[in-house]
Amino acid sequence: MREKTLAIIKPDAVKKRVIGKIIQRIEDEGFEIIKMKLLHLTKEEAKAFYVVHKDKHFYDSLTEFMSSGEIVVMILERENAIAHWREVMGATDPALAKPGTIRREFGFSVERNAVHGSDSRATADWEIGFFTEKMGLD
Ligand code: DAT
Ligand code: MG
Repeated sequence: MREKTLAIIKPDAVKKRVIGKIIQRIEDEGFEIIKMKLLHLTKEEAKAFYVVHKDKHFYDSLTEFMSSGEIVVMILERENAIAHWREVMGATDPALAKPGTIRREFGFSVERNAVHGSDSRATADWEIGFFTEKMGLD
């Protein structure tokens, strides 16, 4: 069944100038890019987006990083989009991600890991709503 997921190219990958390579991979994997926007989150916006991690030791550092530069936010659509995008991204820690995944290829560390993807249908709905309603991803 076709479904939507939220993808982000994070500040480390934008600074490395690999937006184009990542978008090419997204298209090669059969995703349709439904919406796309270049944004620079404030720290408060990054904290709101990652509120699910508010009690984690890495919350402050993660939200500082995510608000440190431009990001590319996309809504992607495909058959089985949520699980497939997680597969193409690879494991959270680039060092543990499988060869051929985006995080293995472009990630630098567990925090600076190049891309984000929703992890479930409920998360995808919430994350798409966050960027659509609060960030003008229309
Ligand atoms: P994912 O992005 O694979 O869904 P997550 O939801 O567990 O991973 O964490 C969200 C982000 O937080 C992750 O992309 C990078 C950062 N992060 C996760 N675990 C971390 C850790 N142990 N140290 C530093 N940053 C971490
Ligand atoms: Mg996650």
